[in-house]
Amino acid sequence: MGRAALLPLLLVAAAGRAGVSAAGGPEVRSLRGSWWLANGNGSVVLRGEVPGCVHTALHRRGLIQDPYYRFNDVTYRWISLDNWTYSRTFKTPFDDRKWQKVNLVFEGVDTVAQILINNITLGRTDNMFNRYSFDITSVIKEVNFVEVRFFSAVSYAAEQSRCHKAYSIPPACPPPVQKGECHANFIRKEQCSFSWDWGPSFPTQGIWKDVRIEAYNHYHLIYFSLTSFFEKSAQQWSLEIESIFDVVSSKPIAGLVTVNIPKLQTQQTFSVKLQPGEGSVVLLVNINKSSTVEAWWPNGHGKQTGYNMTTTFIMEAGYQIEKSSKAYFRTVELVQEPIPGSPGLSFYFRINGRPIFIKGSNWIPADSFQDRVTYDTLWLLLKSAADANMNALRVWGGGVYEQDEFYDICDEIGIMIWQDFMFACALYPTDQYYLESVRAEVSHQVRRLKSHPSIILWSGNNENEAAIASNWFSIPYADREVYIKDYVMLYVKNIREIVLTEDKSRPFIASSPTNGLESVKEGWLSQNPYDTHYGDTHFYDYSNDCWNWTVYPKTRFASEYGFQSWPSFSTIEKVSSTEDWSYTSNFSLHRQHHENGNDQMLQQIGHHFKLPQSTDPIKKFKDMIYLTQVMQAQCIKTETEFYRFSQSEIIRGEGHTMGALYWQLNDIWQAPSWASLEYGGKWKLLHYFAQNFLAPLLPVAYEDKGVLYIYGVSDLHADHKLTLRVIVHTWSSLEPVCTLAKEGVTVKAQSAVPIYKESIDDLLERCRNCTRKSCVITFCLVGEGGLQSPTNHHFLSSLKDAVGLEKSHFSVSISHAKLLFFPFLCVCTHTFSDWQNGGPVCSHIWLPNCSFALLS
Ligand code: BMA
Repeated sequence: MGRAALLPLLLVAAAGRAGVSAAGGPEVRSLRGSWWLANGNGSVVLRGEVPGCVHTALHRRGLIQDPYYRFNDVTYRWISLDNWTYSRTFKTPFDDRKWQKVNLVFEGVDTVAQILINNITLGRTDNMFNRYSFDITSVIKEVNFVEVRFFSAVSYAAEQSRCHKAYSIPPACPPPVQKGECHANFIRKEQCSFSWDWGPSFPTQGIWKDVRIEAYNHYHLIYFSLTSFFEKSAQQWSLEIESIFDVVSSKPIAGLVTVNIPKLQTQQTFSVKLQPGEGSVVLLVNINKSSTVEAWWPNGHGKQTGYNMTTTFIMEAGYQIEKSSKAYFRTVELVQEPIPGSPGLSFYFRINGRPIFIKGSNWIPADSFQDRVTYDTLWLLLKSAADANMNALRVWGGGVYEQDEFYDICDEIGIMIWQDFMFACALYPTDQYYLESVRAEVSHQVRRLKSHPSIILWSGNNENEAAIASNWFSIPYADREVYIKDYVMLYVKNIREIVLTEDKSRPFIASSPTNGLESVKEGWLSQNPYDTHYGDTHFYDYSNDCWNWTVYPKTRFASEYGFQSWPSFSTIEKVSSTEDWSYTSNFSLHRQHHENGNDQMLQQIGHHFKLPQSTDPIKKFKDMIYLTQVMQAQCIKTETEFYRFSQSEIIRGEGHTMGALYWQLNDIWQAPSWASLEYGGKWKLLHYFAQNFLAPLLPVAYEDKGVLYIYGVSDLHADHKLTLRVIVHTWSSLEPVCTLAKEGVTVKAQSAVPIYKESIDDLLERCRNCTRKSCVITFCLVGEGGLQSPTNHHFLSSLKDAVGLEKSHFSVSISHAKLLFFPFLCVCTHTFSDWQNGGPVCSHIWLPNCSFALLS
């Protein structure tokens, strides 16, 4: 029989997920469904769904248009400035006298509200990331009236900022181009709901998660979590099982807990004693050593095996709880150690003892209205990430801690998650009340999420170390200390401390970007958090030519970098009208939330492409949209390939790059942004490119001082002897001008090695009749047993200078299977000359390999 640790816990807010129970167990009455909704003066009254928010309720009742249509984000500003009340009556479905404790539980309230039942105030909420549980044992009746009186988040944030008199906490307001609300940092609410440089301002009000009544006797399971550990010396896997209970009896309750994992021939029974009040039981289960444990692996590195497990609580008083769950086994280490020949430290992840190159993107909220984000939305977006050969995403700190289903899907398909805490691009208050709210939030979220093997890292915030270090907010030098103190107080003394207590199974960093251990050494704030010799970096450069790889930082880990593009016309069309369809229309300016964003795209396109010339304004707009996508795809391809080929080398002390997460995977609405997936899930050209440039086996070319280098990049676990095919084409012919097959090329497991070198002059000479302008190079790696890389390309001149391009006359049709996912696909004809001249015949979507059909 094992031993159980029993830890009393101090919790600010009760939190948790209900257990599964047999007869005599808790009674649950859901309060989801239709509620009444009224604005401040009662002039607008309607029915609204819970979970949901005011905006979606108004829209569903036809009282407002689609909030995403044209300029409606500004038109409907009044909705967030009003104070709305949700209310409903409900019958208690049980005899309330039979229960020792009855709670009203909100999994999420957005955000500032007074909660009443039968006209008695139960309490207040002010943090949308907390779970709130109110004891209603003494006030519940047979028929009840529950009210949630919201106060405008915008007004609340302004008021909190006004009350913070000692010193200001910047930024006060977002830049005007974002058309957003002020003081988002004063409210624990999705930060980007006050607007962002890719998103609208919709500071919603509503009950955004589950709400229910829970009644129980004796004890109640609030949280249940599993984390796995591997003891190297003993070669032993173990599982830590944590159960958090609310015990209502006045005396301790003894009992037995049996954990059973049949497939691993593991069964263990523990005797436990639950103390009155809230407390946790921690059990350590050693997995039977004679069973082979299959670990959970990221996408591309193995299977995502999980084991069915049951945990049965048989307690002396009351009922039995039987909890079914999936147990996953994986370890994660963030390795920061000296690298020979390089100052600084490494920064890479070891999963199950194996170094893994992290490749993927950054995740933002999939909608301004979270109630519209369904399982299908999440599946479509996350599956698209996995289909593009990504193995990781960073859940960025300006959004929300995602719903359980998000992480379930990531567990299932092997997408590793770098999880930020929800603080971004701002400084934050640290008064006692605020800190207590954050502490409850962090405990709740870590307990809710820590069972997921997909989560490999907790990170304190987005860019707030950099914001202080680079003085984004022009803080006078003399005042700096105050802000540094606040920074350490929030992310280190509070958030980090809680995370380390709650979860010992994964690493924590205080910020992204950070210099990691070097930042710690410098008092948690590095002088330059963008140092390429330490930690991760964020890098954006919109003015230099993105085809020039020398502008990119040879960093240890690229956690953000990107370029904007416009979503396809079919996506824009849904939220605009004819007069909006030009690149310089008011609409096009309105949707662009990044200062000079539209011009920056034009400038970047101008480096290599001819701008659209069509006299038909709509055709010109479509061509323009298309070119922004071509530009973005080619830019991010170049930058990502640079990071991938920098993984095994140190050049002038820099390199050993072990991660590339481009900004950003998905969109919150239909607007220009850095995303590769449009709002609605449609793939931009970049996403098709990503599928290739993130392929597990990839040849990558770059030029240095007139010499062409090709590297073999591999995420595969074994070395391979391959053939490198280099083919030179003229733009004017389908026939290759010359081909070269280099056999016996060794591409080493999980590395990037040089496999080919030739001066461009020699190459052009070898392939007679070629000039930089008339020819293009393609190359691929081929091995035995069907092993093959995608075909990659290297341009020898800008496409605007290319000579010999002709309009092609091929067409592609799409099968029904694909139509299921991409309902807007159309038959598309497309040529390289379209690139040059600003647009294909059909610009709806880029088809995989469409462009290279001409070449292969
Ligand atoms: C980074 C992100 C986001 C932003 C993006 C593009 O700084 O963390 O805040 O949207 O750049 O500007």
